[in-house]
Amino acid sequence: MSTSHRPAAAGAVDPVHHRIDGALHQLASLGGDLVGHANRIGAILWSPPRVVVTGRLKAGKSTLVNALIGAPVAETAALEATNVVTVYENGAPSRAEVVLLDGDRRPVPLSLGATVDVGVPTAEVAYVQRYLPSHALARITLVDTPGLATLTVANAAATERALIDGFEQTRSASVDADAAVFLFDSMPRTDEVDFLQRLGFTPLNTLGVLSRADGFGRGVLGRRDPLGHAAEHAGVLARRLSGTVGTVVPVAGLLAQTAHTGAFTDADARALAALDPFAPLELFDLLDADPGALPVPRDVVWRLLELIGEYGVVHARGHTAGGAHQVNEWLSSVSGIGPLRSVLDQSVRRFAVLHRAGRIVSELDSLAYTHPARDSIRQIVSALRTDPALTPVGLLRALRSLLQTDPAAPVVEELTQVLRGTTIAESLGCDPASPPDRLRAVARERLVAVQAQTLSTRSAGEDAALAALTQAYTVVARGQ
Ligand SMILES: Nc1nc2c(ncn2[C@@H]2O[C@H](COP(=O)(O)OP(=O)(O)OP(=O)(O)O)[C@@H](O)[C@H]2O)c(=O)[nH]1
Ligand SMILES: [Mg+2]
Repeated sequence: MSTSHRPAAAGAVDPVHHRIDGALHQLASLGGDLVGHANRIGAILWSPPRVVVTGRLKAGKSTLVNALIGAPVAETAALEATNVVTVYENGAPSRAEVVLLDGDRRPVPLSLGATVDVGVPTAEVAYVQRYLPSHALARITLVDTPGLATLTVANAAATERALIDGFEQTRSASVDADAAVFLFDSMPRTDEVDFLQRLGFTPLNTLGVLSRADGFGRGVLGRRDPLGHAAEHAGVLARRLSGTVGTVVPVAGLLAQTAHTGAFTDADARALAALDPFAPLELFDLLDADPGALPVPRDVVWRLLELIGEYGVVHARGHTAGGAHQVNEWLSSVSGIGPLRSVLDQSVRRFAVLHRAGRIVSELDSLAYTHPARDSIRQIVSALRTDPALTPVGLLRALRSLLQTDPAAPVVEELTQVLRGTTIAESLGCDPASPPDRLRAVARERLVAVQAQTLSTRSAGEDAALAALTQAYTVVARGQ
């Protein structure tokens, strides 16, 4: 099969990918239209995982998307709300397509400033697909969504339409998200949390972001530093929302967007330096003062506020000696974008990849169900499912269905721990220095405990979860 989707510098190939790739080669070797199917499914395997950014209206979603991409492509004006789901994917040349509810795609022109005029009523749009060349997008495809708010049912419907398979549409019009970034600037409301769960995300592939951290609490003029305060509060929210998100990272998206899109110039740095002599309170009073009293024109002060907010204007003044470059470095370092990127790149990406592998196995399953060569395809799929390399895929699939159908089942916690571990010792909750013999013994004990539980399950979801755990512990007990 074609390997054209494989990233050039993939490095060491993940065992899950390797095993699925092998199964797709077997599928293609059956010939006929199965070559095309293998290529179609292979394209899913080799394209970057898709991460959806969701949250309340004006939480700063589009700003964060721009910051992560490093280009001002998503609309963020204070009055300009995002009204369609937009998928940002690595690709050249820079272009956009609108995907209609029936799966039909049409190219749409990019107007000045790179905004997209879709040219069809938004109710007919599944999503907009925007391609642009970007290093960040080579690792992760980002999906921006319209904000959630009690009064805008249409926005929630637009996101659900684009994200949930088979929701009033054909599968070809679904964006197939593998993970979520959930933004909130205070404790999210229950309807927002419910919404996220309806989309099928688990705490393993959902990252919480405490957004607008630069304005947290009473903001820059308050007694406490808003960024430090936000970091502390992020810890509190992470504990309260542990059933929804894996962790909560505080981020000042505006500062990161400005630092990473080249919007801040040396002239801005000089204007900022000219404001250095003023105390923070005086600084904001200046905006109402007689223009003659201002060291820089008033519209320049407004521009600075728009670029870096009140927190930036007050604190970046001490970092202007090296011009725009130094200011940008400082903005980036305090914005929280670095820690956010590393969580996205590690745990979120890891579970997104597993989630995506699960989708591929489901695609193969449905092919085995409908295709005339079903017997040969079934053999390939069942060998794949029982392969030790795919154990975490089965565990994640079991966890997802359990969270949808029976979230209070006792086995949820055990599944989560086994999946979260990045080593066998972590998965089993053992001391990292445990010798292999000890790990095998613990796995055998767990197998006995799981088998005892299979006698008294409450649901089919629990049965499936125990079967997945049995497979996982058996792999360890046998030392595979
Ligand atoms: N001070 C500050 N302002 C921010 C931050 N992030 C976003 N904003 C501002 O908040 C407003 C809304 O930001 P957007 O990124 O458009 O928010 P959104 O969630 O995409 O909004 P909708 O698409 O309308 O739901 C803009 O004026 C941003 O400049 C931040 O970290 N700090
Ligand atoms: Mg937006």
